[in-house]
Amino acid sequence: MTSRFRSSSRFERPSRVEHAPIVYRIFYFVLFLVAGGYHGIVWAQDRRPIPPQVPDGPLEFDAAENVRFRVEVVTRGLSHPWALAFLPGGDILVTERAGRVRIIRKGVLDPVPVATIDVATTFTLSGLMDIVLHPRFAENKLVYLTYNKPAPNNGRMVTLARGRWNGNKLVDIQDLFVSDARIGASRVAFDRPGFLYWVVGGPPGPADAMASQDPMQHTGKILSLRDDGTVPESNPFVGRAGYKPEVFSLGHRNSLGLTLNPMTGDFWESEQGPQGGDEVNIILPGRNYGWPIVSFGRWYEGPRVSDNPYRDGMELPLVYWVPSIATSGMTFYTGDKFPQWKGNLFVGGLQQGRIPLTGQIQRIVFNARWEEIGREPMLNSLKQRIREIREGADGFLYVLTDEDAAVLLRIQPAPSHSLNR
Ligand SMILES: [Ca+2]
Repeated sequence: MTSRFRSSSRFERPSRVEHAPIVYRIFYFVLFLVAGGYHGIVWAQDRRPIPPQVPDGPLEFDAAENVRFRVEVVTRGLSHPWALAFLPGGDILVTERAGRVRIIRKGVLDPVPVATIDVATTFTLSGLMDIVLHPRFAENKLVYLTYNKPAPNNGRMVTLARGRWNGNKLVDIQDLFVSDARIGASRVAFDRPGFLYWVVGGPPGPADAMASQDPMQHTGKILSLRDDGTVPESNPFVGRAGYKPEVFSLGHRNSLGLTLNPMTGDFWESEQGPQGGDEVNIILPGRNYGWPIVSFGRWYEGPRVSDNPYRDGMELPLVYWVPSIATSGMTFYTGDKFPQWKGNLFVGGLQQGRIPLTGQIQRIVFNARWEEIGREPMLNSLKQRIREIREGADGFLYVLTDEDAAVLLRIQPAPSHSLNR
């Protein structure tokens, strides 16, 4: 299978440079001091530095293309939020990793969760993750969640669940599909015809990574289901021996972003490599996205994941990062508040190059053939891990940080914003 992008892609393999590890260690230590130095680093119990508090603001920033934008804190008081969903009318549902679904009504966070789910949270890639409304939510009030379900022997089974919004609480929450993946990040989204796409992440280390290539395991796959959790006949591997019928694409690591490209109808996925090789991929049926056989990344200890980042029959990423920015949620911008940003992809990042306090958003610009022609980092100076970014119906961008004391931010044009400045 050949990628429709391969013919226009020419990647040069970087030459392998012999290096002295001690020099790199000193370099990263100095970088680390510089990154944390201004505010001083306060360490949380899990040895993750506590970032400076996001100021009340509003803060204003000058960006490229004559954009001046304002960042406001919508609410504080969240703990490791993972995803958000806008209810009709503008209230916002937010998941927190520890298993709580929260609601922000008219800009005010309700102290009482609207649902609590029993989740396994023994690892940072565990807990309650995504939340998505059914495409016909107005009629059926259905809400989809992904989480790690506790299982024997420290199992954290990646699970798809569904509940019903009764106007006040999320009720009747039931598992729709419990995967066989014992660990991993998970997103869910719907396409235009109403089929559901469900990302099941894989083990982050080399030991079990080949599970992502095994079509009989859910680990490291994107699955496609009907809205009731059953398998559609149109799936690419239905009826093929040796393949689970729910598999839509394979060869993924951990996908923390999944969004429909509203201009093409394709699914775009952001995927974390290890300390290099984060990717954005366009997800097509039956394709193999290569992990861990091909990657531009390096393992955390330094060696390359693969000597050759191409192989026939495996997709090259559309966008990739070396070093990693620890890609998280992402969205296309379609609103009218920032005309210069229309059609751009916004990707969240938790940290860059394994250095604490380097979280950010990246705005990625494409040409008419969906080839990258620009990339702009944003919000670096806040020093927050960015977990999620979504566009509201109001045309503003909403951003969740991933911290013990996390915030929901809103990005809107600064009052002095003008196209003709
Ligand atoms: Ca890949």
